[in-house]
Amino acid sequence: MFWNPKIECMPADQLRQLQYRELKRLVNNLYSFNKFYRDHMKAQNVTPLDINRIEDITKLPFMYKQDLRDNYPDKMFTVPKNEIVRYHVSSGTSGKPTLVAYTRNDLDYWTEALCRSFTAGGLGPDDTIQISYGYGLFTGGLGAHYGAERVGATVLPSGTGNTERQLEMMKDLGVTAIACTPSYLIHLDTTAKKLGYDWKRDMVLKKAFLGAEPWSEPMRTRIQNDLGIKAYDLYGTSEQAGPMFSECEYQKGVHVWGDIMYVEILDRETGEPLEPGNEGEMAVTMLKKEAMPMIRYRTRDITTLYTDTCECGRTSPRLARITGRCDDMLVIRGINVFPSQVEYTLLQIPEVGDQYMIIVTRDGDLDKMVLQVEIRPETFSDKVEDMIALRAHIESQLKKYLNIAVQVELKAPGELPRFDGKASRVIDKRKI
Ligand code: DLL
Repeated sequence: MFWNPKIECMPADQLRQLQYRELKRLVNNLYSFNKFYRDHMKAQNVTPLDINRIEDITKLPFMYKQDLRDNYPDKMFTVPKNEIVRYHVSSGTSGKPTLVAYTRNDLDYWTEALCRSFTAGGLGPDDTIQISYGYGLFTGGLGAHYGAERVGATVLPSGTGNTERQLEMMKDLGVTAIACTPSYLIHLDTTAKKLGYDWKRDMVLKKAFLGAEPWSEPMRTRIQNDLGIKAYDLYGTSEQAGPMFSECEYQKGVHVWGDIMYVEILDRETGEPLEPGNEGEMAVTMLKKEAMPMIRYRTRDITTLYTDTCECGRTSPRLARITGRCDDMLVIRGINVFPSQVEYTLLQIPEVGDQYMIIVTRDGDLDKMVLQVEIRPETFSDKVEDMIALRAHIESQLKKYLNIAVQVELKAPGELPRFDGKASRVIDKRKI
């Protein structure tokens, strides 16, 4: 098995020392050799001499996605072009794409991180894993691919799309694990049922590494029950490298390998660091990156950091599920609503299917939220009064948990769009 007990179970004070040494080396290098970082540090009145313990990281300036866009394509690179061996591109919702560059060592650390993560989730040489993340500019496919190969699993690089074929191969090749977005696994499940597959009779799938988009605990429960598998959360961003950190068999949050990434959780309003156990925006410092280092990069992802020892024995810090992004928050009539809260509430109603779409409009001066919800095939009925009662029940649950009035539109199974890659579940017409 590929794991690194020396790092993964390292006592917290030793890990802080190791992180300090890495940070000091990184800051010295950047201050000496890179104009972007030197200018930023000077503007904040900080030099490498001010960094004397890991906690001094708070003296350093933050970095934002906008920095990557402003310095597109190569002004953030800190190595000569001939040391760069790969690019990936993250397609943002607006503006220039974000280009991420990797040296050979960057690729090795990325693979090492995933190798430890997959091992924690029980992936090994006896497994056949279907990688159904997109291959290409997106980091999901190639990232998961090399991590899975390094643990010795047999990799089926199926990429996205061609769902019927994916199911056929899954059956014929005895696929035991899959890596894809949660929404794509749900789509595979729906298609499998339509084609007459039975997960228990026809498939030997045991585990899934799901990420690249938000998903909730009720969604995990459904996937695990419907498919009879274990579903692990897999997290990462292209600025960090790509998919990197996942859960162990206890599923108590994503283990972060502290020799590779230092995590801070910040108060969303003030940017001040919060103690472990508090929810806030995650900022990350990539301690090993060479081609494009990231210091205090504001991910915009909202989560909580836990530092207690996990039941698996690993001391590495863990991240709770991402509950939303700072920029995903919808303000509806002055009330803050995260799409993850909507999903959390919806998926606890057994009659509701797995697909929904949030549509926000403005009616005169008032914001209006319409929620299109697919109903499970077994509960979908022609009896109008049953459907009216169900709609009223969903609306009252949403009112209770979100504290806003939501207009629900029930949809037949299969009526809402499906996604091969990241699901897109919000249409905010106020912005169009
Ligand atoms: O989505 C990398 C990735 C690929 C992660 C495959 C996991 C699996 P980006 O395209 O740069 O990179 O998007 C990063 O996606 O800031 C989060 O908002 C969201 N995200 C990623 N993983 C999760 C997750 C990849 N497990 C952005 N839960 C991040 C919730 C996630 N959100």
